Amino acid sequence: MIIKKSELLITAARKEQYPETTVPELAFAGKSNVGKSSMINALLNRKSLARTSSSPGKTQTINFYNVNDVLNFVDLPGYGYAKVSKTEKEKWGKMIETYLSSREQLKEVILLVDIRHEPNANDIQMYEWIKSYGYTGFVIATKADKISKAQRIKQISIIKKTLNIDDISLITSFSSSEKLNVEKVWELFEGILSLN
Ligand SMILES: Nc1nc2c(ncn2[C@@H]2O[C@H](COP(=O)(O)OP(=O)(O)OP(=O)(O)O)[C@@H](O)[C@H]2O)c(=O)[nH]1
Ligand SMILES: [Mg+2]
Repeated sequence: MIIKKSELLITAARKEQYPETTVPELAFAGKSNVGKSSMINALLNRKSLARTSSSPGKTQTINFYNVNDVLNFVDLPGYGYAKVSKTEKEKWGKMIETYLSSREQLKEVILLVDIRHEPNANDIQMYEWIKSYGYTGFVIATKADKISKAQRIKQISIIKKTLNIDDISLITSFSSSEKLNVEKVWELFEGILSLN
């Protein structure tokens, strides 16, 4: 996709704040710090459209980014952030659940996991949740630049096994800093959008 325009539409905590557009949406879920906001920047070729941070818990709201007026990227707040209280965790759960269960133009929820680590209980739960809502279950394994090519193959196989994925084509490795597989991910997204 040739990016002609990308902008932050709104940061939303409640349903009433979601943008009133009908363009298809792709949402990105995953642990805090996994690289969701960074991936949005890399795909849109923007340095800091989506705010990122080296400490987890940066994105706390549901952030909608418009792409070429034909698609929205939706950056979801990350989970598994240790310093968060029980009340905040519940708030997070409600916020995500409301979005996932009510947003009609949501085409896919894509799970991001760190390629270096075996998915944990939260990742597995999120993945189950995504599939239970009827989404395909695409996974992007981030920060691939941090390990060797041989290690990537090994880690992808661990991720596949832990998340109980049959089809290897559902998993794509990615690096925001090295711009690895930017084209491949765009092809994946274009495929999703033309199918729906
Ligand atoms: N080396 C490397 N670092 C990355 C990559 N992607 C993200 N990071 C770094 O990881 C940290 C977290 O990135 P974010 O994009 O803010 O992560 P997030 O998933 O949006 O985190 P929350 O907003 O807390 O949910 C930042 O310091 C990024 O620079 C990558 O592909 N490679
Ligand atoms: Mg973020």
